[in-house]
Amino acid sequence: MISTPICDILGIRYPIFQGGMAWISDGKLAGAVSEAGGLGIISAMNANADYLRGQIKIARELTDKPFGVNIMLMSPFADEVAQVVAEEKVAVVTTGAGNPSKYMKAWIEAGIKVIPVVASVSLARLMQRVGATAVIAEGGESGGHVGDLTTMVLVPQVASAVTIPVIAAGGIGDGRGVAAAFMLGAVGVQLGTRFLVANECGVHQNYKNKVLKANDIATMTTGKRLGHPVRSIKNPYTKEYFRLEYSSISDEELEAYGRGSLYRAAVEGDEKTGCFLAGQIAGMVNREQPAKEIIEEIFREAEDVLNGATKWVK
Ligand code: TUI
Repeated sequence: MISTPICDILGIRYPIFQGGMAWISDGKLAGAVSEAGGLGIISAMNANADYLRGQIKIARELTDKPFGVNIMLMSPFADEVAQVVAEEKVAVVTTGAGNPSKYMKAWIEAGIKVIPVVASVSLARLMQRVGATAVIAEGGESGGHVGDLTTMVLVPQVASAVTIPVIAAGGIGDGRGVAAAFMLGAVGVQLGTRFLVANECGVHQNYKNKVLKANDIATMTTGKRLGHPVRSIKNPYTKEYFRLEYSSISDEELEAYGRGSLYRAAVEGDEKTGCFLAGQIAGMVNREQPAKEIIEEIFREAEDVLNGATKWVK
């Protein structure tokens, strides 16, 4: 059975995190993943304190096991949700899309294990210095907000630069990816897109269908001009956004065009004006499954690979 230091540190059975996906990862999905032995993570996204308290309550009704909350640092409510996780004494906080240093002291004093997402070695080093329990090194194969480096080059460089555990994310969709992450120096993985089609995931069915139908080249990144590149499934919205990005419209107009597009995809399932964030592994996802089955299948595959199922080594 695969068990790594992060399993002991967090008290989880499998070293697998379910990524905190905005408008997607709610208390129901996080509760199911944690109950199945992984680390479920609620996304605090752009919502306020009341929303987050409600989702934490839902997760606690589904499981006694630890779960996490992801704080998207660009959210206008980041300060207030940062306080909620401390008050609620959530087991784990992950952060994304920024530098969480200003919250670290309060979270650590509340006994929270803080595991920031990093897209560079320098931020990983800083996070270790300010008391992070571990870091998630996320490559640009992931869905949503992406950094420049790929998982293949980011994970080993972060693993060499810090002594705290490293979780690999971006481009991992099955047991082969998990085994590869271990080879690169990670002690765990975070998967988003694969959990998006979990039965317990309440995202709009059109969103799930888009991921199920996607092939290897179905995603693209947009948003570089405003400094926040985002990976999503190509559709009329992303193609128009890409065109506008290289046109003469102002930054304000471009931002206005993007506003609400993830809500329209995840909640309304709007295929024309929605932005369907997904990682490059969308091409590997072809059926809906319960979260428990996803986790168990991935770790069976990873064990097979690690036990020498790779046909090249004699
Ligand atoms: O955060 C994510 N993925 C996300 S956030 C999101 S919501 C959003 N909507 C519109 C625009 C932007 C975001 C959708 N998907 N993943 C974690 C992640 N964090 N990936 C990359 C980073 C990252 C990048 C740069 C973390 C820190 C960083 O630099 C911090 C600094 O200031 O040094």
